[in-house]
Amino acid sequence: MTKQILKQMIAVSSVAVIAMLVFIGSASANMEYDDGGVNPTQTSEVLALEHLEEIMDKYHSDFDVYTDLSAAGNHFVLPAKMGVDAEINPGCFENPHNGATCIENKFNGTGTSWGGWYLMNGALEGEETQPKQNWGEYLDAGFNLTGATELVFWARGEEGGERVEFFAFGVGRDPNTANPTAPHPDSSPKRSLGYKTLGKEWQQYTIELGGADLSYVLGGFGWVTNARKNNNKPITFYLDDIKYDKERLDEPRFLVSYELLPADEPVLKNTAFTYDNALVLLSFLANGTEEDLERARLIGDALVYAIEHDRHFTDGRLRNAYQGGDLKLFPSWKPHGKEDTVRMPGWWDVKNDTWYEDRFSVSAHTGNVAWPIIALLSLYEETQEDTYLNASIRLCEWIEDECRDERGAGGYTGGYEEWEKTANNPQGQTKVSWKSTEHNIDVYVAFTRLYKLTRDGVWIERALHARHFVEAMWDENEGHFWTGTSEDGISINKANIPADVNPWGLMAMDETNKYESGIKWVENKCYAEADGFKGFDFNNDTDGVWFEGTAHMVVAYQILGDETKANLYSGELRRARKEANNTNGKGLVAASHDGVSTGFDWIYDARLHTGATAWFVFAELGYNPYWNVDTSEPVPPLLYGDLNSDGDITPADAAIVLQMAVRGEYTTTADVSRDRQVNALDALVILQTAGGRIKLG
Ligand SMILES: [Ca+2]
Ligand SMILES: [Ca+2]
Ligand SMILES: [Ca+2]
Ligand SMILES: [Ca+2]
Repeated sequence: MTKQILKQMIAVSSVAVIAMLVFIGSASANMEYDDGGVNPTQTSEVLALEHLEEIMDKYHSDFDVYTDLSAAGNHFVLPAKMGVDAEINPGCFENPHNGATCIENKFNGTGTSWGGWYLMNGALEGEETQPKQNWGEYLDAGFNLTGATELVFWARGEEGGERVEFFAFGVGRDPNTANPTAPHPDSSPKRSLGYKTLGKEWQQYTIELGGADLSYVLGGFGWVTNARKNNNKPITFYLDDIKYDKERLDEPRFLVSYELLPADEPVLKNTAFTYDNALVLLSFLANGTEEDLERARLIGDALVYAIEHDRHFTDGRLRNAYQGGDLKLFPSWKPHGKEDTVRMPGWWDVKNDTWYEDRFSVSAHTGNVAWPIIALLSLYEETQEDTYLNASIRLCEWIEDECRDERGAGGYTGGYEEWEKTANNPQGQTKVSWKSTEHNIDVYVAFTRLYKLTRDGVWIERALHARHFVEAMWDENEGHFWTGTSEDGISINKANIPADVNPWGLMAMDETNKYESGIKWVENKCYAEADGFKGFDFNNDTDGVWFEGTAHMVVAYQILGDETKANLYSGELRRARKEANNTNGKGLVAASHDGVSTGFDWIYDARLHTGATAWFVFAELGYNPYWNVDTSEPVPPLLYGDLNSDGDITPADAAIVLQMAVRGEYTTTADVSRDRQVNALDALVILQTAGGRIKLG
């Protein structure tokens, strides 16, 4: 079915749901959502995609110097002191112009004292984890800001009347003559606004850049003042939203996963989870306009770049997360001697003057390598560009080489954890020995799709190796998947039963009839009503609605053809899009309230989440992200006709099909003639295939 026809169908079913809500007199259906940015006549998936576009463009519509502490768009992040008696705090929470923080600045000199700060790019070498000052000594250390016409910033004084000079550039040049004093100075001499007298309220200032050579910028912004100008009085003033008007919307990039609230710990401030970005790529593909395809490519290109430009690894592994904003690390920041490496997420701790990185983010989990494969193969299907296929092969080979496991039911282990090897961390990343059902579901689909696209038979055996593990994690009596094994690779981890492995298994595996009971299990054990919403929790303590998981269930219901339930929960998600805690009326928040438990060592909060929003788009469009097909289509098998899953078509398969025909059973795998019946004709086709006369897809 083409995408266009599908959209028409969805449009019809949306109308039906809205009518139903009005009929039952739901207060919410009649409520006005008061948000200037939301057009209430737009359909949900259009608004959800608009939200993803805004997140995607947030740090590329301008070239930011500073918006918030640790914001993904910040540049010139190293404050360098000039003179004396000047202090700076880039993480001040007091009345920022925008967002969570602003920069607090103090000068308390007297007599002939002067001081100030440059916000500079700096340089980073070897095993350093933080930049050092560069006053023009380092080669290739400047940003090219050619094309920018102005530098805009906001400032306010604590009392009003504070006098401060604001400027940019001039690092490595004599302030009076503008002549170079260092081998690699700023391309432009200092460009100053002169002394300004600040008011108590936020005010916008602009430094015009016309005529300046912006090809090599070291000092992106600065201020200086002296005691005389301030009558020997100590001053405090604030800065926020410092930006160059340089648009960079054609650059490959990742989207930050969560929109934090001002009071949140900034740990995830700039974190772009790899899984979420694979989903966003797929949501653009699912919608499928020309602009969507361009956006999908930019995320795909970012993934391809990350494979080849890790700051440490050269084996093609992807990390669990990268940073939003710029894809590449700044000029002359060379961790382990490598240039232009992909940026890792983290946060700046003002009190300790230290950059921290999260253990999960720097790790490389198998599922977070497999989802990008699924996304890149879908992108390859739409563009036929070899880059995306080759990148997928590299990632598949990494999983096969690094994670293949022969213990127990086989399958693939969970990947690698922790930070890379440095002098302070001699152990480096270590291989984990547990196995995850979800990871193996993802790997099964990734390998199967690679086989179908390359016809390279080695991937059949590898796909089956993952599938056998997944099948072993199915509990026939209780009718659900277990989460995986403990570290011995054999004993099933029964300490926690997550919901999502069940809809994922249904979307990925072609035995839809068998895995339907996993959906029933989630209905019985994970159904939750909370904060005015009906939906599903991540696990079975039902302490809140997890909207991403509720969207998984909608996609599963669509595959099962259960329109009533699909529509019921789609309606809840649409309402959540409009009314849930901390929504913006467009995207979907992760959970109905803060702290919804998972049974693992993380929780979900009511924060706008790109991953949840992408799943919402899948649900709205009727899209199975595992296979890049509509949910109305059957889940494809690895090999049509391979009934005993041994990776080969033989007379034994034909015999199974004949038995099924007698019993009136149906599976997609058996229906090789694809006429929605299993009968002797299918057995005959399989026999002919086994005899080498025809080839099955
Ligand atoms: Ca701010
Ligand atoms: Ca829970
Ligand atoms: Ca077979
Ligand atoms: Ca048939």
